[in-house]
Amino acid sequence: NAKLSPEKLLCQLQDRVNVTMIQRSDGPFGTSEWLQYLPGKSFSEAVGHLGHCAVVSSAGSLKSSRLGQEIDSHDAVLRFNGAPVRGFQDDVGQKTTIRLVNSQLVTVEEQQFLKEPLYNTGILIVWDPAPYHAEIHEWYRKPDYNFFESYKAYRRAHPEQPFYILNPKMQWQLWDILQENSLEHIQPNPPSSGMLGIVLMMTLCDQVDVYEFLPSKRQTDICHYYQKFHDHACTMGAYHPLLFEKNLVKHMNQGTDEDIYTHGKVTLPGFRKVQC
Ligand code: NCC
Repeated sequence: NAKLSPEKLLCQLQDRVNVTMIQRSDGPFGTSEWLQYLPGKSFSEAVGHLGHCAVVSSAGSLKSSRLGQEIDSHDAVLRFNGAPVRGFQDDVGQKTTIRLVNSQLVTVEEQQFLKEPLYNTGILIVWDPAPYHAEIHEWYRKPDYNFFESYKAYRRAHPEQPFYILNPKMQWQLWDILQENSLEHIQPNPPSSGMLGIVLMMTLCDQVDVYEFLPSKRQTDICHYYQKFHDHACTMGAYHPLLFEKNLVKHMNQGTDEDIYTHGKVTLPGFRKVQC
């Protein structure tokens, strides 16, 4: 089901999904303590203007894809959570410009997060599932995972690395658009890191190539390209409304179905390039 044309959908996303990072002016983050921890540079200063960008999902279907060179040819590359590059360069490339991690990883896997060199490259962004359209204060009191102390510990250890907290408002602005464009009721859980990252890159880049979010001919029930673990829900979704996310992305694809089949590749315009 696609209620809106791809063009209108892009305009809705551009208009209504406000991608910002937590700043001093955001209520509870205005304290002198938080002033020491939030990055001094604004997020837009830290990333600058990006041309061609790649978003690399963590799907098992990246294994043996040999997409590494193509991915690295982009000006910027976004990766997720603990997805490694070392040992997997041929399939996923080696460039990491931004890494988007969830608050569960930062909290539950804190020891690894603090010591694993994988996280020391590029700009880090953490996001946390907030209550539906909650105010920043309400979310701050009741985050899904209380990652704030781990965030501070990481910042103390790596003060030079840009590390931002995604403003949680965008996840529900995006969820509302997913729901409006689906015939079924969607589970009231925020979009996956993958979907959040795609929209993030559409705000930063002129063009976004997304790899193995829509599965190629290599589709598999192996969850991640870097693990042996099998779970069909990784690709189809359980907690996150992944299937609805994938339908929406398919609807906006400006590339060919052939590119999806062979490369798992979808091409989306950056919001700057969209005429509304
Ligand atoms: O698995 P995860 O996601 O880190 O994957 C990142 C994004 O890639 C897309 N993906 C992944 C696997 C697959 N077979 N198909 C895909 O399309 C998805 O868009 C996904 O978002 C997350 O979204 O943050 C998630 O994180 C993991 C886990 O917390 C982290 O890897 C850290 O260990 C979640 N898994 C569990 O909680 C067990 C996962 O549900 C969502």
